This record gives sequence, structure tokens and C-alpha cells, in this order.
Amino acid sequence: FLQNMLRTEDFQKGLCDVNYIDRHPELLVDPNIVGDRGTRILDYIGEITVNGYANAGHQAKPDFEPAPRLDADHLEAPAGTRQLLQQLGPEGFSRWIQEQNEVQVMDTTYRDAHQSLLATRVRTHDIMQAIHYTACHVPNLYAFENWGGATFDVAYRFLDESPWERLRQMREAAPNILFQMLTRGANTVGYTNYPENVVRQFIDRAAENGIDVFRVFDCLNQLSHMEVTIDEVRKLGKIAEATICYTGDIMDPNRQKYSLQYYANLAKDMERAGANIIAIKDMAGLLKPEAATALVSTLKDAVDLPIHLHSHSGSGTMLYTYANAVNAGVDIIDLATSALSSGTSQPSITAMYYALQNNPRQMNFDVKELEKIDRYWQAVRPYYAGVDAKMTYPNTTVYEHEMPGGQYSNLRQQATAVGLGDRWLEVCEMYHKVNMMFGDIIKVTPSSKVVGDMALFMVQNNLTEEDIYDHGDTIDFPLSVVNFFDGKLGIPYGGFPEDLQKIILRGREPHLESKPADVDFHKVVQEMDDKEIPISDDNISSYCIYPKVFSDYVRRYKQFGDLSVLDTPTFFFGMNPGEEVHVNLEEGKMLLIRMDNITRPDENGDRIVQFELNGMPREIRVHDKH
Ligand code: 3PY
Ligand code: ZN
Repeated sequence: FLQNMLRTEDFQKGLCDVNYIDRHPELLVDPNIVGDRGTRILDYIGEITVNGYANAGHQAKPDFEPAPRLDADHLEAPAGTRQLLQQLGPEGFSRWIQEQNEVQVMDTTYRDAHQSLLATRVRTHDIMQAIHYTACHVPNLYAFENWGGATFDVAYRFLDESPWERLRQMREAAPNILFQMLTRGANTVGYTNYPENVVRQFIDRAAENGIDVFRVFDCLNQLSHMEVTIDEVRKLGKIAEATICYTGDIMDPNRQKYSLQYYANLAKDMERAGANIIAIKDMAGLLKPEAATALVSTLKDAVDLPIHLHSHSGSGTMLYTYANAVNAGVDIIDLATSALSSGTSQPSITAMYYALQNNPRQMNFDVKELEKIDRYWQAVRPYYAGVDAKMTYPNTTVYEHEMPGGQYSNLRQQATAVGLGDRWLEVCEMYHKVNMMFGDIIKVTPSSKVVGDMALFMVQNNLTEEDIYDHGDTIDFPLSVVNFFDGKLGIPYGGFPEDLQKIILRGREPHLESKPADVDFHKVVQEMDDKEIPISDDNISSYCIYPKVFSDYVRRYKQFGDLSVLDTPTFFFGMNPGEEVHVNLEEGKMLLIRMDNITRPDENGDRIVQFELNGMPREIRVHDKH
């Protein structure tokens, strides 16, 4: 290192200030650390460069604007809500929230915002460039929503990352602010009901790795499916935020299945079941401004717990809804950095800041810092253009179809994939019809998927509602629909529509839910060992929830090593000839990778990708699949 340093021009000119190393990352390069990790990373870059991400074919890496650096390396995060929770305990902390005049804000940038806009693809690498700075400069945030929901399986499935490792890294960088996760009750972060001991073990691991607040919901608002999680969270001394999923319109006299009274009763039941906070989860963004006033006031009267509002901006009316909720006394609201806000995501944190200016409950943030953080995300969002639905304009048809923010772009992609791109409007209309045929159900993962599957199926096969009733006995319905009517997700409020249930189950009795039996963890460990999967408590949990997805991740990890160290453009696009990238393997261990050339395919279709790795020539052979 010293020899390298003595040779630099800056050093010879005496320019050795505190940013010296930042300007000269190549000084940390040591040819002796290249070894196996370096080779495996080259294997990955070679593969992506030749065959593209997810084998989609080669794509030259676009010329991205560099993201501004959010430098807070020299700062220590000041005490925040996490320390308060440690001092006060869950009950005391829950009272503290209610005593605050200022509305509290949860920042969803690291979870729901990108789940709703960018197919959940935001990588640890990009989060880690922002989180410490945010924790230092916006320390009075109530919480980060940064884990759970779809981030768990997407990390393994599409990003070659461990969600546990992401959580640990975030915890280290932001020790002062509460971390909140989204868990689907008995489905945890999966799509089916898991055995009780799997649910409990998963919650234990999440808490151990850094989660403080568990937002638990059930896709049919069935409290019995949330009780195990609430119980486990309370045992661990963490915060249980029980969730009411909001659907329909409480102000519409023709939609009174889910009435104000229904929501108030549910909140009271949740309080009795041990909830510390009640969340209103408006996953589709259906809560209109006047309805927000009525719902928040009613829930504040119904229970003696903080009320936390979560919504999505699809319709474009959400700042007004949030402002009404704030004026009605809501305790916490969910917002996201502007560049990842609006559309199917949450409203913008800075827009809300100004919307509440001169309101006595305005939050006390340094808005200039929030804007600076946002400039970073403005630069990062284009990395994900391939999955970005760019749904940023208001779309009020959401009041008709009621599709959750996170589902809209996904289902649209699915529709396009099966050739229904130009019939999207019909799919949306059918989604609404199917919901009504199913008896007007709560639609959120995974019940929303059932409605989506049925809507796609009907449009694809040109089936009308009458066709289903007239000759449904000859139709092979999607498996998720059959399982739903079998009671595998539970029983919807008000029960199943019996006629349709008979048709879909071909006249047989529904199996109705039977609780899955506990797994034998010894057997699980044996099975993992047989497959040469490393054993750890976190890995056991991942394997129980996602056996195949997790096994595939382990296989790729063995092939390519830890890919979370790569910058995002390189991860998705590989490298262009002549380009150079730095990869920080760990503190003080850096790879300097230069890509020189790619040869034409030989007679076997193989190409040679020529690199320099820390100054040493390296060649990687890659089969061109295209
Ligand atoms: C999830 O379950 O992942 C959701 O975000 C539901 O809204
Ligand atoms: Zn959401």
C-alpha cells in the first residue's frame, strides 16, 4: 500500500487530505487477495456480460449518471426510537407514541416502495449507500420498513442475496431507528400456511437479526391466523402491530360488508389479542379523504392503542387522505423518499412535509437532508429501469378494480406474458367481477393472487360469469382458486359463496383448513445436510419456508460467491469492454476489475472474456446461449 501511495502524483504534490483514499481506491488493491473469490466474481460478470441478466441476452451497460455519495462514515447515529423502545418496553413505548403531538413517520423506501414500483428488486448494495446517512441526518424518523413482504424471497430468487445478511448489515448501519417488517401471519413471508413452530422460529430469527416491530396481517383479516405471531412477538419483548386490511368504501351505503363497525370490532379483538399498535393497511389505496377522517376517529375511540396508517398513492388523492388522517389524530403514517414514491407506492415524504406546513402536527425533519437523500435515489432508480413499470400518474380506476399497489404492475406483466397486454382493461374489469363473484373478499397477498389468477384465466379463455355458473363443471380452474375454495387460506368474512364453491370443488365438500403439523427440525437439518446446505438457524428458517428457492440460492452462491458486493449496474449488465470497476470484498480488500475484450463465439459457441484482475490477466470462458 505504501509503495503504491508513494508513486501517486497526488502524493508527490503533497495532496494528502482526508479524501485521499477515496480518490485512490486502487491503492487498496492487493494481487494476493484475488484468489477464489475474485475468480468466481469474474465468472458471474462474464456470464452476465455474454448472456444477460436472467439469460435475457446481452445488453450493453447504459451510461448511468453517478449517484451522489451520502457520506456519513465519520458520524455516529444519535439515539432514536430504538433506544426509546429499549428504555420503555413495548407498553411504555406504545403510550409514548400516543403522547406525541408530531405525527410519526415510517420510511418505506427499503421495502414497500420498491416492492410496489420496482418489482422488489432494490439491492442491499444501494440500500447500504443510504441507510447510515439517513439514520444520522433524519434521526427522528419513527421507523424504517425494511424487511419482509416480498423482499425475502426476491432477495434469494432474483438478487442472489441473503435477506438475513441484508438485515444484519442494515442493523449495524442504523442502530438508532426501529426496524419494521411485514409478515403475512401464518404465511410469514411465503404464500401458504406454515406450521406453528416454523412461524415461531422465523419470528425469533427476525427479532434476533434486528427487527423491532412486526406488522402482522392476514389476507382475509382472520385474527386466528395472526395470533401465533402476535404471541411470539410479545414473548420476545418486541412490538406487535396487528393489521386491519382495508377494502371497499366505508362511506358507500352499497358497500357495507366492511363497515366502520366491522373495522372497529376487528381493532378491539386485536387489542384483546395483545397488539401494541393497530395498523390500517390500505394496500390498494382505496381510503378516500372523508373515509380516513371517519375511520381514524372511530378506531381512536375504539381502542387505546396508536393507529398507524399505511396506504398507496395510485389514485393520486393520498396526500389529502393522509392530511385528514393526521387531523383526525392518526399516530404514524407511511411515506417514501420522493424518487420511490407515488403511483403504486406510498406518498412522498417531502411532499407530505410541505403539505403539513403550519399544521401543529408537522414532523420535525431537516427537509434539505431528505431532499439530498432523494437525489441519491433519483440516480439509483434508473438502474432498475428493466423492472420499472413507471406508473407515476394518478389512476383512479383503482377504486373500481381494487388491486393492491404491489400487485398491479406484476399482474400487468403476467397479462402481457400470456399475450393479453392489449386486453389489460378487460383484465382489470374482470378482477372486479371476480371479487364480487367470490363474495367481495379482502384482496392482499396471497388472496389477491387468487383473484388475479381467476381474472386472467377468464379473460384468456374468453369466459364470462355466466359461463362459470352454466358449465363450470367442465372447466379446470387454476389451482390457487381451487385451494382458496377448499379453505386453504382460511375462511373469508361472511363465508364462501356456496354455489360457486360447489362448482369449483366439483360438488365435493371443502377440506377447510387443517392446521399443518409442526415440522421435525432434526429431520429438516438432516435433509439440508444431505443436500450439502450449510446449517445455521437462519438457514433452517429459510429452508422451511422456501426449500427450493433457498436451495437454488445456495447452489448459485457456491458457484459465484457473495454477489451483493457488486455495484448494481455491474450486477444487472456485466461490463463493457474497456471499463473498470472496483469491488470492495470487505474492509481493506478491494478488487480492481478491468474488462478488455470479448472474443467472437468459437465453433462450440463459447466466448472468452478477457479481464485484468488487480493487474493480472484473467480469461473466463462463457457459453453464449443466444
Ligand atoms: C405483501 O404481502 O408483500 C404486501 O406488501 C401486501 O400488501
Ligand atoms: Zn403496502
